[in-house]
Formats: sequence, C-alpha cells, structure tokens
Amino acid sequence: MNSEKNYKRHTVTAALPYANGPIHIGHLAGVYVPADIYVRYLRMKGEDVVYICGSDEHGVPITIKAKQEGKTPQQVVDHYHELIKDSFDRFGISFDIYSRTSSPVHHETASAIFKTLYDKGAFTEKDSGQYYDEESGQFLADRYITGTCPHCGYEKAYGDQCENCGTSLSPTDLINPRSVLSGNKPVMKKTRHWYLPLDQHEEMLRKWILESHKDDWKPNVYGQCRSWIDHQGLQPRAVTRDLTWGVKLPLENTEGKVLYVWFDAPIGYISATREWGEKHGKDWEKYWKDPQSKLVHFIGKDNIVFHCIMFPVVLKAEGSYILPDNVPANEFLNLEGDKISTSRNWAVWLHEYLEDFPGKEDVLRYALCAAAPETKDNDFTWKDFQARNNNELVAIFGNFVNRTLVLTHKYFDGTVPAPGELQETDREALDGMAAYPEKIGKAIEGYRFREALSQMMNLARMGNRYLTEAEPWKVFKQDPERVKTVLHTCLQICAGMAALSQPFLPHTAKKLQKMLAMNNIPQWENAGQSQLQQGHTINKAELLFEKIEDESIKGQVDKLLDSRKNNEAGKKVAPQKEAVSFDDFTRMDMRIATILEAEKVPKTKKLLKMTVDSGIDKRTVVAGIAESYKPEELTGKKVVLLANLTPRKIKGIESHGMLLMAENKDGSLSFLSPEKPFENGSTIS
Ligand code: B3M
Ligand code: ZN
Repeated sequence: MNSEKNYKRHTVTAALPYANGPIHIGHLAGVYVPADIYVRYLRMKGEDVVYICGSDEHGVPITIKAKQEGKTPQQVVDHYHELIKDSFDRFGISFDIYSRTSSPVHHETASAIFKTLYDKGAFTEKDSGQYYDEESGQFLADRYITGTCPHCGYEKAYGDQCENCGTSLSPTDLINPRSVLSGNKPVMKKTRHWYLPLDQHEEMLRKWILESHKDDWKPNVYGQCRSWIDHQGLQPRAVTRDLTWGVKLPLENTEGKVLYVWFDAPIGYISATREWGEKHGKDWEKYWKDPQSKLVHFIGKDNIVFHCIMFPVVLKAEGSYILPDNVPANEFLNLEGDKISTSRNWAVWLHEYLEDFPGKEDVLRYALCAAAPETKDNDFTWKDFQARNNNELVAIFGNFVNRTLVLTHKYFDGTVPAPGELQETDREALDGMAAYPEKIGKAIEGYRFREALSQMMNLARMGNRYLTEAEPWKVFKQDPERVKTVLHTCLQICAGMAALSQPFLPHTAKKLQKMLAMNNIPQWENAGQSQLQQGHTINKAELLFEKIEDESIKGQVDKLLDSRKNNEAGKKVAPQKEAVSFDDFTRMDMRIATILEAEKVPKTKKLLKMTVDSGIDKRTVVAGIAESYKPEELTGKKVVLLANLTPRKIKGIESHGMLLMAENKDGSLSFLSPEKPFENGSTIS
C-alpha cells in the first residue's frame, strides 16, 4: 500500500446518501461495495483505517420530500436515516461510523469551518437578485426551481443541475423558470449570499489535480476536473441559501439563511470522524490533518466536482487539512437497460432485496462488483445476477469447497491429512495460491475491483481444476496416500479462499472459516501460504451457495414491469397551464416545415441538430429528441415549426425555432404532422 509514501493511516469516506429515500443497487455498485472491499482489504493488511459515512440530511431534496409527505424535514430524515443505516449493516458494509448531518456535532463543525473561512476573508459577500415565489413566500434555490436547460433544451432542469446533460446550473440560467412549489413564474428579489471564489484557487487546482494527479486519478475523474478547470470555469459559488432547514450561519442578522448543502455535507465526513474519535478515544484530527494520512473519497460521477474542486478549496482555504489522495468515482449503473429512477420506482432497493433474498447478501455484492460501472455506465440484469450465482459462486467457489470438505470427512474423518511427496501439479497449485494476495491486492490498490474480484475467483477456479484433474474419488482405493496429498493441498486452497474472499464476500468468508475451524484469518500477505496443519479437525461441510431458480428472477423482473405500468397508469395528465390571451397566441408564428437533414450533436445523449425548410428559409433547429428518433429516420418528415421563437444557443449551436412534439405519459415523443401534404411555410392558426 503506497509504500513510497509510507502512510501511517487511511481515512476512507463514502458519499453520504441523501436521507430522502432508500439505498438502491446503483448506490451500492457505484460507491459502497467498492469502498467496503477497499477498507476490508486494508484492515487485513493491518493498516490503521477509519471508514466514514452518514446520512446527508439537508438540502432541498429533503424539504421537497417533506412537503410531498406532509411531514417535517426532521421526520423524513429520521425515517430514512434508520432505514439506510439498518440496510447497510445487514448488507455487511463495515463503516466505522455511520453518522448524520443533522447531528449537533456536525452543525458545530460545519459552522466553525464556515466561520474560519469567513474570518479569513475567504468568501465574497454579494447582494443579488434571486428568484422568489411570492405565493409560497420563499426564495427558489436548487430543486425549488425548474425550467429549460440552456444547454440541451431539457425542460425539467433544476436550478442547480440539469439531470439530462449533467451541466451545473444557476437558477438564473434556466429558460422559462417555474417554481416547483406553486408552479408560478418567479419574481426577482434581492438577497445577500456568501460566495466561494473558486476562480481565486485556479492555480492551486491546476497544480494539485492537473499536474500531480495526472497519472493516478481515473480518466473519468481527471477528465471532468480538467473540463471544469479549463472550460466550465471556476465561477464564484454561493455557499449559503435562503432556507430554514440546514446549518445556520454563525453570523449576525442572517436569520432564514443556511449553509448550502454541498458546503456542509462533505464536512460531514470530518464531523463523523470527530464523533468516532470522541467515542473511541482516538485523535480524529490525525486522520484529517496529518500528511501521513491517506484520504480517499468513494463517490459517484455526479459528485466529482464537489469532492475534487469545491471541498478541497474549502479545506485548502481553512489551511489545516489534507487533501484527498484519490477520488475513484464510478460511473452509473443502469437496471435492465433503463436508468435507475427513484421517482419511477425503477430500482432494486437494498432493504427489499434483503427481504426477498435472505442470506444472499454476498451474491448481490458479487454481482454488483462484477458489473460495477468502473469506467463507463453499465447495466445490471436479474439474468446476469442469476448466472453469476449459479455458474460462478455455486459451480466453482461453492462446489470446490464442498467437494474438498465432504471428501475430507469421507476419507479422513474430517482431519487434515499429512501430505506425501508433492508432485508437480501439487507444487503448481500451492505456488499458484501464493501469488494471489499480491495479484488481488494490486488490483484493489489500483481501485480496479472487478479485476480484483476475478483474480479472487481465479484462485477458486484453480482449486476446482486441480481437484477435478486429481480425481481423488477414483484414486483412493489403490493409492490413499496420493489422496492425502491432494486433499491436504485442496484444504490449504480453501483456507486461502476463506481469507482472500473476505473483502468481497464477508459473510461467505466467515462461514468458510467456521467450516474449516480457523480460529483467525492470516494477515493479507500470508493468506497465500498454507494455514491448516495436518491433524487439524474441520467442522461439518455446509453449502455456501444455493442455485437461484428462474421463477425467483422472473418475480423480480415482473415487479419492475409492474412498477413501470403503475407508474405510467399513475401518471396524471399534466395540469393545464395558466390561461393565455388570444393575442398571446396569435403572436406565435407556426408553419408546416420539412426536415431536410439531421445529425447527432457530439458529446450529448439527447440532442439532434436539424436543417429545416420552413418555406420562409432553411434554418438550423436543435432538439433533445435523439433518444426517440434516429437522424436517418427524420429526412423528409413534415413537421410543425414554431418559427418566431427567439433564437438560442444550445451546446454552442444557434437554434432558430422549435419543432412541436407531443409527449406521451410513458415519456415517449411524437412529432405533430399535417394530415394533408401541405407546402412548407403553410401557416397554422
Ligand atoms: N448526498 C449524494 C448524491 O448526490 C450526496 C453526496 C454527499 S457526499 C458529501 O446523490
Ligand atoms: Zn441540459
């Protein structure tokens, strides 16, 4: 582990889940399973590790959920904090502490860091116009305001981010902004906020990220940071909000203002470490301020900017903290070919999985690690889950262990036999095992957990192959001595698996250690050596894994399809918008037009750039319809064009007008086309 830096201790954080919903498999694959493998491995190497997490309980998502459920924000977070914590515990995610940002120690820690920066003059103060909803008497920050994204035309973008193209936004960037609370058009109202001038830290960020982490940060993380530093620009970011739910500002006359959730949440890692230290008599500051501590943040790709740009700037400005050594962010996991969506209930919820598949926690850990979106978005299917279990865990890992232990009981009363003269195959097997701690460890230290998992399974594959080729059941009659050597060797491999599988399959490793009557497991580096002395008595063999049948998988897929149907059925028709006058309507100039050509806009998932013959002219129109239409199927299509819409730049392309589309309740889109072959330019009224 990074011997060249000789770290004394490791501080490992996992993204704080919002306490406004349960944990799903996307969270687990993206963040918590890889982080857990990493810390379990470090602990087996005897490293001093603290593994930190907790509920992220502030922010607009929480208050919106509270409004939806007619509860207070505290009631919402209390419910989900317990649900999340319990499901993590049962799943075997081994945090040293799972805290929460509504705790007093967090409020104290976050406001103290804010005050330190404030006193150092690290913020700029500014009065500015912010959107305000007169009906609900509230300023509209972040998710309280929605509108059209200026970059991709997505009409349900939020005031802080467009979930469609991922662009970070401010409320004033939105086209046609609407209050999420009342649906009304907001007004501008003056208010004072404190800004973190990221632009003043450009040099530090370039040096620290673009120079010193060019080779050891994952390309997806490094690339996003580079584009932020080089293109999206390090703008001053408001670190306060006009809200009542959150960490109050430690300044006079700032009633009704709180810290921006993304200012306080990462500080949650620090306050949780402080809480852990005070509880266990540890000096928490060593884990956050000693340069010989290695700080690693496990997150999803949508949190990169906050963990690589914003939070490090806060820590640097505060002056006494270390910066993260690595931020191995994963991409997103999809489910059965569709994006995981809380609102559409298109998800596998951890707490439901634990009910539906009792005792199969490690099967999900295994399947999610094997499908982890480490370098690109990936897909989880129940078929793949079943195959991983039946073809790998049952047929290889479990089968090898079971045959070895059953035969040891059958031929040697459950006692580890003394090996005879080793043959070449025996030596190859034992030497092969000896190499696995390093093979697996190297992959884990490189944050390549899929590779590490497959290496761990290669040990089981090697054992299975060795046992099958040795065929002790055929040999025993005429050469029992040979069988002693074979089973002695197989038992050593089983003991190696009991140790080396621990980071990945902790529940299985524990069962196997018990079956082998191993009082303790070796340090990682010794896990490839023989552990079981001859004469050692093992316990009864039990099945480590059971086959998963088609019907239980079908049940899960049907559950998803039902929720999709319910979701569509439950989708109400959008309420009618506020009245417009006939004059307003007549000002819109709509024409019959023809799409002449269409092409995808590079680096976007949803945008098409089209050349349209409006009858008046040929013009460019950009639309977010690439997921519903292929460019080649649009040439020659007759459509309705809103010709006099003010031109706007979308991803740098000037778009002149809008093509009218209908959106069905399942989200599918359709053009409006004339029933007769009218000329381009024909007017519509
Ligand atoms: N609560 C999780 C998310 O963006 C967010 C992470 C905070 S980590 C400090 O889904
Ligand atoms: Zn967008």
